[in-house]
Amino acid sequence: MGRRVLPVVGAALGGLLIAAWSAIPAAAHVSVKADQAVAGGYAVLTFAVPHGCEGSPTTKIAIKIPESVTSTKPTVVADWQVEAPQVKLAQPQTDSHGNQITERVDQVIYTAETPLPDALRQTFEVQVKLPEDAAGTTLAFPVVQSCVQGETAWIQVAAAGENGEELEHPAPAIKIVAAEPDEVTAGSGTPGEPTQAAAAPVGWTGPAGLAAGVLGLVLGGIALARTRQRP
Ligand SMILES: [Cu+2]
Repeated sequence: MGRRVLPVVGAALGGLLIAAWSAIPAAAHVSVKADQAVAGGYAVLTFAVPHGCEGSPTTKIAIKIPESVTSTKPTVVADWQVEAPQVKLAQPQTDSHGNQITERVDQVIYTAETPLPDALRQTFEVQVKLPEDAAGTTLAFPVVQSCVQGETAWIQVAAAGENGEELEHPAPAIKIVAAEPDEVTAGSGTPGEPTQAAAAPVGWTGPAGLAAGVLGLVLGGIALARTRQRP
């Protein structure tokens, strides 16, 4: 029995691993995640740069801030310069502190004092106030990554109805959810005040978790079969 089991198990294992592998998102691109993403609320976005341009070290990243975001505050990063050029708003607006604002941050640009090697990862946090009318939409933050040699424009946005998985250089994006009725009403939230449970990080659940579980089962089965065979 033992000799017939192994090839079958091997094949099943191989199939499961492939299934599990394709379920893990392509996390190795310039990406963004939010601590929370509630329409009208504040969010801290963490942009991650996990590699250079075709292996060349990163010297600068320029994050384009969507027009609908009128409050942006970059976090300082050691050994990186930060600039936040502003543009005029079409209409003056009132911020959550009652102040009138006529400009908004158009880009956040981080420039390295020492280029970031391809083998290292860097993250950049930017606090934004999300648009009140953006619930159910996906907000893209295109990023141009400059390197010692070349640059990569992470600016591709999926067309309506497309899932975006096949995009070569997808723009980092976050899904915005509606505020729960009992949460701080849109527009009056203060920065850093939690408005909703953190967005669920992608981890070893779903198909990947399943694969791990079945893997354990199969290996257990083999071990079991072996103990039975011993005199
Ligand atoms: Cu990548």
